[in-house]
Amino acid sequence: MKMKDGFLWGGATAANQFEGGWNVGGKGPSTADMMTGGTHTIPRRITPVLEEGTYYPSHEAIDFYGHYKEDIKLFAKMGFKTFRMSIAWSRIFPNGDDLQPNEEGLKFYDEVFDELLKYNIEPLVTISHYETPFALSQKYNGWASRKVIDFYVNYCKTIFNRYKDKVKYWLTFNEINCLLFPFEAGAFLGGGILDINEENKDQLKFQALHHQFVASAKAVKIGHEINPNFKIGCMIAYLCTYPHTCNPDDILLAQNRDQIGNMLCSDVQVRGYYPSYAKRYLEDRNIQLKAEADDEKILKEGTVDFYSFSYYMSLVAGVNSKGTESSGNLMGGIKNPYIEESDWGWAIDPKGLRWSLNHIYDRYQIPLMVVENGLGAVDTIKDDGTIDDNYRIDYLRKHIEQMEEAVKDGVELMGYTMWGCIDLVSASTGEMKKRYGFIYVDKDNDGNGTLNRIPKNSFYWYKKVIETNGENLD
Ligand code: BGP
Repeated sequence: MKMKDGFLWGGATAANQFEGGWNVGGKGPSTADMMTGGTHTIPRRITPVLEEGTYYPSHEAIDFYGHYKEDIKLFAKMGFKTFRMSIAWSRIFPNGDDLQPNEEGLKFYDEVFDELLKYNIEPLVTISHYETPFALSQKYNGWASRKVIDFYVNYCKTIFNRYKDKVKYWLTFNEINCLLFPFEAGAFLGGGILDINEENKDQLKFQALHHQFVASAKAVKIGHEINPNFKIGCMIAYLCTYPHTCNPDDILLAQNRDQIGNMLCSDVQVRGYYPSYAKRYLEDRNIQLKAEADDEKILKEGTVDFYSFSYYMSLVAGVNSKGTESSGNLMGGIKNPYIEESDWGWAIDPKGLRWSLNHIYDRYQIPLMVVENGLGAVDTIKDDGTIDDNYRIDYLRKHIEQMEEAVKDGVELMGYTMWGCIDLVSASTGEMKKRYGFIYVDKDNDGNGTLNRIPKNSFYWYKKVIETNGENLD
């Protein structure tokens, strides 16, 4: 089957994982710049002061900063219709609360957008992707403070005004629900929260999330005032969650995980108010949100134009697990015996994507976009210099097939941007070894390598997929 005309095929990245240039051109340090590397089993560390002799993967990353013309040319060769990237907030406001933006930073993104538009590639911009100016963490404890809303809104106004004729598609926060995830670095990655402990963590995370909801809604409203043609979306890490058995307790647990983990954030961002189940969840945990009088009105007036999400895996929820534990480096939990896992223990479940698309569309009836999906794997260069990543092609083909099934089911889908279209630093582990790209980048986990770019087999495969608008997946 073919997708409808104008379907946005492309790839996705994030500044802190691929841009590099962390302290040049007037850029200030971001939270991501304070995170060390890790592995599948060793978590990344947050070091509030940079340690001498420690390797920080975001500092150079794959140096898109110095290679953007070359990289965009390769994306154009594949026929990208869109390219998802993020703006590094601390490149525009080095401390987050500066009064004036950094012109050199603004100019850099002007050049990147111009380069994309030269090839008719539509930029899709994430405003905040897992990084906050580090000074905001130090001074205000990041999003735990309400003050950060104003700094974010000021940042949005600046970039909306500057790029209003170059960028149409925006996402306010990457995987906004990640703040609620149980893994350790979640509050820092998602909310720049530095000072947090076991006792106050739920309160702080929900408070920070509330501030992000308000900030997102304000941004949507202001964005539409600046350019009524803007399309501004939410972005959710969608973790399709199955009950372990037909035990009604498992069913209820899976439903609750879906509500709190997946749907709560988009319910607020799409519908404009907190869902009823959230009130009970907060009350049961004695979490008291501090809100201001017109927050309700702000949320109502700033609902998003479309729903975007990342899809990598499905999970299993069960009250009495007798199942094997999954070795997933992020979410873990009960292993699903019906599906395989990636080398990092992420359950590979293409049909879960079809299920998720239907489930989400049933609920909101607004256009959806898959803005991340892909396989983190170890790639090797063969003696003849080529890279045979047929396992990646297989993964993507199966997911695209299911996405097409969902479109046949009636889901309104705007586009698909494969995650990490060029190899980049892994968010969860800080590794280069966990590669996603159509384009190989010569760099290893310790930061060694020439940074040379080499198209993999999947590069040519994806080119054909785009050329035929999703018809030829062979
Ligand atoms: C998502 C993030 C991305 C990205 C991706 C893959 O959660 O939005 O930033 O990195 O996951 O995860 P990882 O890099 O940990 O393999």
